[in-house]
Amino acid sequence: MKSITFDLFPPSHGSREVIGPRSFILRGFAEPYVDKLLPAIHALQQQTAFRYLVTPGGFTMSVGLMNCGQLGWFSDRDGYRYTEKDPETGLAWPSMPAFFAQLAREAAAEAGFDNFKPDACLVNRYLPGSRLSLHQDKSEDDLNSPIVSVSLGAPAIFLFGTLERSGKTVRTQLVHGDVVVWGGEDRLRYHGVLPLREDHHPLLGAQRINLTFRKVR
Ligand code: MD6
Ligand code: FE
Repeated sequence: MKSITFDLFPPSHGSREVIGPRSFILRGFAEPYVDKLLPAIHALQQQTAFRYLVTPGGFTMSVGLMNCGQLGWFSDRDGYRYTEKDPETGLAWPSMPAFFAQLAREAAAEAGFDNFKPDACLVNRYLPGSRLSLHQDKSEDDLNSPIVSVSLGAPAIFLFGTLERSGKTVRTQLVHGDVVVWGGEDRLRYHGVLPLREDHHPLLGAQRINLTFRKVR
């Protein structure tokens, strides 16, 4: 177990909320990494840019997306998939900073998933109004590894459902520094994000940045 200094933070900080048999919200878990995360995200933005991809159904996503790591997630009219090269430039995706993988590994371990080695990191930017409709993360070959999702900036309402689209969903607010981990029997649970409200975060303004780590292969 990690030792947590409670007196410096609000009471919820450092708590582990159980949202499924193998699904957890680790409140504030990413806080110690924020000083390094924000400049690294900024640097990534110089190398690539937040892109607005088109779904197979022909809708442009309201969430802007960047990739880093061995594999990158991509969507167009032909479907969702992971690629080794950026289809728009033909170049390899920017590499994943070692401390990104370290954060993901530590969060996964805290949730009971040892030895998580992500090969893909999606960096998503939400602006006011951006949303992510209920979906499953199922383009990965490796469904034994968990998903690790890090929230930064403006708060958002996260929906976490069941293995069926029509199942009951729980709603929880995710704030700067929170990490959600789900895997095992929960790996294919539906999840989504409600339209982002206008808000102001001292470091990121109106934006919410979400990093999702996966092991694809
Ligand atoms: C979140 N994000 O933003 C959860 N999934 O809290 C996701 O579930 C997600 O941002 C697939 C692709 C991009 C995402
Ligand atoms: Fe997802």
